[in-house]
Amino acid sequence: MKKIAHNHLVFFVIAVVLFWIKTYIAYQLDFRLGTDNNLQKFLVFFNPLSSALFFLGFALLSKKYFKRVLIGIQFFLSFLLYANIVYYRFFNDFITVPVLLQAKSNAGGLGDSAAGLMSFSDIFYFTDTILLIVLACTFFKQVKVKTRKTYQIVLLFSITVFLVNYGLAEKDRPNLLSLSFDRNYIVKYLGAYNYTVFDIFQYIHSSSQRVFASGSNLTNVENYRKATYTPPNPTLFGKAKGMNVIFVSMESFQNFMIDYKMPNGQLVTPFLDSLAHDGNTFYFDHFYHQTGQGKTSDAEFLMENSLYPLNQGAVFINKAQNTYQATPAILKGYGYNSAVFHGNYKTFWNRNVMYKALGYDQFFDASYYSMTPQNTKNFGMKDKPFFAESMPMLESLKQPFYTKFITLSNHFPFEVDPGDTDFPKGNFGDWAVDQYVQSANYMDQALKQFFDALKKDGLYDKTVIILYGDHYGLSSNNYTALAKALGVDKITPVMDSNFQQVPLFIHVPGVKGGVEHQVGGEVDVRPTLLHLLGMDTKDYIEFGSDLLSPQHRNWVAFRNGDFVSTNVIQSGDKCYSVATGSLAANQKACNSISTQVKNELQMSDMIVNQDLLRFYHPNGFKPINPTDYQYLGPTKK
Ligand code: GP9
Ligand code: MN
Repeated sequence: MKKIAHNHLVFFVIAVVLFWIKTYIAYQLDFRLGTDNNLQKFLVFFNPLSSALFFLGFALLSKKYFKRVLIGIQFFLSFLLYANIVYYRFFNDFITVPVLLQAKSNAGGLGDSAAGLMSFSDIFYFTDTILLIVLACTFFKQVKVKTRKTYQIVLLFSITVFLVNYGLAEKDRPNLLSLSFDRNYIVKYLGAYNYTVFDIFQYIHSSSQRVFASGSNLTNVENYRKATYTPPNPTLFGKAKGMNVIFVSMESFQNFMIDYKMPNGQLVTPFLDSLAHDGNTFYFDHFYHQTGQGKTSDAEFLMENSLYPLNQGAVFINKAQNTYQATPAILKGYGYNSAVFHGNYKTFWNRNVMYKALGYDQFFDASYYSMTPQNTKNFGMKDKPFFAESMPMLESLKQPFYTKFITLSNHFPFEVDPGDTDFPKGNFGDWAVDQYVQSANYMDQALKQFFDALKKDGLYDKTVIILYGDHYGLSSNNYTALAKALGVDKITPVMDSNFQQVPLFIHVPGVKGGVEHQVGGEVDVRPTLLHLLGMDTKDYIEFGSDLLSPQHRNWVAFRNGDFVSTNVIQSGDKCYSVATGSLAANQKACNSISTQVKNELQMSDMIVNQDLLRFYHPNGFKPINPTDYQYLGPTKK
């Protein structure tokens, strides 16, 4: 017994085993890694081992402070795991280096909501640390490391374990690391800690790419662009020539809300429902968000550049110094004046820097609004006072204008103050779903009020209005309640893809609209709009395809490499048939679109990571110099 109490290897093995089991339990309880064969199940069990040995092994280098260093490393890794758990509960994703860096600039996106995602029982994730401390002070009080030999053996052993793990992972999923679109896979195959190491390498690699890039890297992209360009619809081209443009970003607003009725028959969003069916508005009911970790800002990036956001972090934060050829900059050449309205402070998502690169003339941020306790909630202005206070500023703009309004009220945790809407909360057995219907209704009322104001001041008749849901609000965490709300037994993988649908409305004065069923995404909006305004996009480098063109392409790429098309849906490793809603009989049916999707995402990443648009000069486009712009805030009276 005494021998054991003196043996550092026993203490080390206890630490490794506890940590290993804890991580495995976390995988089961908090992450949805989706295993579908025995090898994957085995790897999920096996993968924490190599990192447990490797990282905890460092403690064996310290003879005197072995126990302290071991517990320190163990605590640090537990903390990392727990941070990922909390992040995953909301984002269904793992933390990346850029997310950590952006947390500093107040844009991690979790902020105050984080507390709501933690619970007392989470103490479980630190019980092994506590147990180790107790053991270190009692039974193993005398433990010391005498020689560094154990370290060398453990290191060798951890490398061997890792190589076995990696070999088996590659067997099941070839090119796991080189095709790293989906972080879930890396955690599933290699583990949460090895994932972090990989993520750090990936970040360093992407940051260094700009330096070595040259214009010749664009040749492939230009050829691809020429081959895939979607020509405009001749009957609609230029129908909105010279008109103003208003975009409205509808926070976390998903398409299933359109025409959704509460159990008592009440519509949640009667105003938007009426737009969908008025015959004068295009309503796209198979339109998808394509955002990544940059959430609202990724949607903005897609809409105005027709490029994809990054796989890791937000373009707005990491690539704001790049050259862009965004819509506000293009329209400047046609005499347009541009502005953004948003009831949050300008540094959030680094907007004040990025908007300069996009060519925005003005940015009406929180400093322009009366941010009283009554007017604000969560991130900033509530939608009703936001639109009301924006009207005089909008009316003061020189026309034609190109503007964007970013709403906030329907943001997680979807709280509405008493008295702001008479619409009751739902009763679906999940507070987020229950509150979501209420805050969606509040936003709908605010939008109606905005439209009424535009009609009253005459802007409505000379303005193209585009409304879009920026990304999902409810996710697989809420699927039990959502299934109940939708009256189905469970949410299938195909329904899960459908939950990535967000509504898109385009209203063009004098043009008949209607419900449009073609599959499309946020990347497609820019060519659609520019063609309506009578500007051909063929000279620009972009990946979208005009939604109103008869030649519109039939698929939409998600940031993780999955896609939806008119016939088949790729979700994870599986190919589904749209017609049957279940697995496609021929699993290869997704291959050809899948190759195009990956190719396109890779090209877009190359443009953004290498800042390639600095080498590209579209005909008639005047480059933007960000230092020409300043957003100084309202002039003091
Ligand atoms: C905050 C708003 C909401 O300014 O963009 O951010 P989100 O968390 O949805 O990206
Ligand atoms: Mn958002």
